[in-house]
Amino acid sequence: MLKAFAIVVILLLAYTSAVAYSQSSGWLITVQTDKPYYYVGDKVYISGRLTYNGYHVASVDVSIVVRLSGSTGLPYHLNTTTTDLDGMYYDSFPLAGALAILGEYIVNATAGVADTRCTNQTSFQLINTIYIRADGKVDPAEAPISRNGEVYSLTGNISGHSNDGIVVERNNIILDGAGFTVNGTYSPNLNGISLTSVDNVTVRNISVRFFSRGICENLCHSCHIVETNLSSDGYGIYFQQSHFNTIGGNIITKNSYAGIYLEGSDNNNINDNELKFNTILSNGIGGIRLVGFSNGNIIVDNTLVNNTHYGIYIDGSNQNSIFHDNFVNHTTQAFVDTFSQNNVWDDGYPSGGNYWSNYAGADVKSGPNQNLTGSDNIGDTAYTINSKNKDNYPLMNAWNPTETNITINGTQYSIKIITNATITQFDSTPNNLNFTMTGTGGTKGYLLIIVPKGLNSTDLKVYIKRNGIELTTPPPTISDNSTHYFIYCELSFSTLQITVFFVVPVTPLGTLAATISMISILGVYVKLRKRKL
Ligand SMILES: [Ca+2]
Repeated sequence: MLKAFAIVVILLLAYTSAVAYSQSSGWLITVQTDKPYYYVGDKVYISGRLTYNGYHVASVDVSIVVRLSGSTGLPYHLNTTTTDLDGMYYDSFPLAGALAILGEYIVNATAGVADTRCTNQTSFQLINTIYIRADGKVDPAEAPISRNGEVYSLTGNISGHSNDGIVVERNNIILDGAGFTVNGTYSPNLNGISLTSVDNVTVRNISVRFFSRGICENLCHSCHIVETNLSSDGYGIYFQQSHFNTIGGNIITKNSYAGIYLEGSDNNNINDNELKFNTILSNGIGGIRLVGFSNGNIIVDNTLVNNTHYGIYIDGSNQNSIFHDNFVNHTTQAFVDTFSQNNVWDDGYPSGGNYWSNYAGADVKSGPNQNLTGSDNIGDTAYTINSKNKDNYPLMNAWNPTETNITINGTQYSIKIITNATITQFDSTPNNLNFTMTGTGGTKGYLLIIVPKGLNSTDLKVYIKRNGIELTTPPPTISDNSTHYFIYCELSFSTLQITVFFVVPVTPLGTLAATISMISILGVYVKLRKRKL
């Protein structure tokens, strides 16, 4: 077959020997690259096809010349390849080394010899940092980012950088990674995503790896870093002099230095940032580090596990609130230097403080002073960090709330449920909250429901039922602070079917009796009514 094609080619060459291989003469060569843009370190794949009057032409040499646009010197890449039985030819080469200059490259593909030839060309961009410019343009335009209004979405992974990955210079935008990854090369002092002097930028759903700093903010306000995956960077998140930002729902693992690093400097504090629902695992040195006037930050609902030295490290920073976090398996769970003042480690009673995996205290007492009979899932003695830093209400069990939102009259209220049981059959409406919970028979179960005060009336009441029969013991306790109600009870899981109801008495339960037949089940029904004005 090959021989037959070669004969055809020879015949064709003979036939056209008197004329140049031009597209108008019936000869056509196509050329393309696999992408319109590349990063330093990427490999370029070239392909194309040689045809004569629509027929594929085999076994013809094709010369590939790749040259930086405008350059008259030596080509960046030079090669000769041969068409296959389908008339296709292929070539590839890496974009690396000192000659890999950023810019546009022209690819010329030429078949034939001397003055009898046909040729065609294409181009690609060698890019590095991608900018979202202040005027809204993506620079370079070939970068894998699509724009829809003020939402910029990645359309592919970004890799092979020797500079910052993405630099955001525009306010009020959303950078959505769409699940794609920004990959660095461990070069020093580079940022995966860099935000400088911008406000109200959301970065979400993006992975960043192998940079000095995964996401870096400097002089930014009201930005949101949410649901990112930051792994194998020097720092996962690195903020300097940036205020009123949210860092929420991120997974931050195996970074060399710290998962989240906040730093003010000189007289420029870093204030009022909110860190919540982040999972911070196995980072070197520490999970969270606050340095140099990082003041007034709220750090709640985070889980920090197995960070090499410190769970959280506070250095020269004041008035931070750290509660409802889990600190698990750190050489030093929390460190606060002597210059730091007024950092708070709990939310009072009964809201509680943090879960510390090395807390050794007992829980047989309850109450704000932990001197009343009965346990309450709060350690009876404080967890001491140092003489000026104590968690007065350490949690006996890991903080793992199930959160649901209820909207009434346009206002959204968040209800948190904390339990060692498994919650199933969860349902909520503007008027009620219904779920079941399952625990292991014979073990002690606890249930804490935190309800914002604005949601319900003052006649919030709780009913507990087992097998449809109301329980009177143990009665749940309902306490409050200025913002929330706290409904707490402890129950022994058993092989009995148990249903727990919470109702507002003016709203009948109706036919909502549970028909649960599983072993060791607690069913919970919450009925809430907004206060009449
Ligand atoms: Ca207690």
